[in-house]
Amino acid sequence: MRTQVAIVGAGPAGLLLGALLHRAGVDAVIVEQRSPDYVLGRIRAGVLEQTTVDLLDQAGVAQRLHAEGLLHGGIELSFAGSLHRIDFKALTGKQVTVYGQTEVTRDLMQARADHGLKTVYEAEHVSVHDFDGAKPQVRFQLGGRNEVIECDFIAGCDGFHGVCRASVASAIEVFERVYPFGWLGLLSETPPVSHELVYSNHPRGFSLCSMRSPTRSRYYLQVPSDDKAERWSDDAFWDELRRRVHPSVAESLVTGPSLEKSIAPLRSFVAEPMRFGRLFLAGDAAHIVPPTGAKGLNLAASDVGYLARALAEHYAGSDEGIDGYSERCLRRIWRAERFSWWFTSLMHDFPETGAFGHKMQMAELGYLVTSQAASTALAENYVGLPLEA
Ligand code: RFL
Ligand code: PHB
Repeated sequence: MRTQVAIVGAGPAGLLLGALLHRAGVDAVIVEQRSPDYVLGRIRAGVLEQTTVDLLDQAGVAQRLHAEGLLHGGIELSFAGSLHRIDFKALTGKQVTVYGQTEVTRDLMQARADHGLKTVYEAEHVSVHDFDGAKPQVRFQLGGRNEVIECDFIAGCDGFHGVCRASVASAIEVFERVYPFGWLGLLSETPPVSHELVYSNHPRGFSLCSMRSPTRSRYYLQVPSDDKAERWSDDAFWDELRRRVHPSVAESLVTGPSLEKSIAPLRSFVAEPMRFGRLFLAGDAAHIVPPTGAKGLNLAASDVGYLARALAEHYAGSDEGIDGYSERCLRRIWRAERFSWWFTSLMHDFPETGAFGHKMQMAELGYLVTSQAASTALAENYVGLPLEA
């Protein structure tokens, strides 16, 4: 097999890169280790920045998003027994779109199928080779047979546990912080409790009320890192959520059986650089943010936005974009890392910082909701910083 760009991983980063390259007339093949159903079964992100929506528009895959996505002009912050709205639209003129990562993935898969573009699913023993030279290769096994893709470039869009970053482990510097807690998430076919997301700082721990549609809700609870989803019955989850939200939210909460329950660990992680000869890392393969800032999927999208443009420019005769790829991505990534770390630190219970730490959080939250400057700083980061030209 021969192609211009071999993409490893069919998550949102790999699929969106494939769609943008197709639009730019660049040939790509995607190699994914899981099945399509497995990829679609992972319940993850829900909030899209306008820059991400713009990239999906550019890729020609945003029709359903525009019809079904929910525009949100703000969020609610709950702490010390009160609720405060941060009005993104008034403060920044911008909004975010609530549309599940599963749906983004489904739309991108459908567009690939409609255009007859090649995705190899259930590839085993995927490995990347010779990206230091002019003729990189991706090798894998399919149904026991050895396969090789010869290409000009490899895009490592294979997530945090992928093979691409592992293949350059000795050439990267890693910056990391692991938090002493995770998020227990629950998805249910129930109407959302509020028309906007509610982020709560509570002495029992953080909680988040989110949604996927007018009939489907997503809720999260801060839990210890060593907790297990199986230990939580649905009733125990709903009881704990009610304790951690504002009484008016608890009163309107509609509960129901869970469709999914899982725990995600919280971590900040950046690997530098993101380019190694003809291999590029993008998305979770290169960086992780704690989900509090809703930035992970959005960063994956901005990475591949830059990468698609750089590769298209290469085929048009300029290597400037390729040469600047890593630095350009990392500037945006570190700002999102900072915001996600800050919002995580502000909203979660950190037992080791004690009563003083809690007082600091309350003072900062009080300042945040009364100062237009502080609210604007939250709003402009949440809706997403602009992409570089
Ligand atoms: P993915 O989605 O992990 O996809 C990587 C793909 O690569 C495949 N793969 C391989 N393929 C071939 N060979 C190998 N050796 C391979 N190894 C792995 C995998 O099977 C997979 O299909 O990474 P990608 O594409 O970079 O996308 C990143 C996003 O998924 C992630 O950042 C977000 O989900 C993070 N995130 C959120 N981001 C937001 O922007 N807004 C949110 O509201 C938000 N909420 C969240 C989140 C992540 C969460 N969890 C579960 C970590 C909420 C949660 C709870
Ligand atoms: C979600 O709906 O899954 C979600 C929303 C906002 C976040 C994280 C996750 O900050």
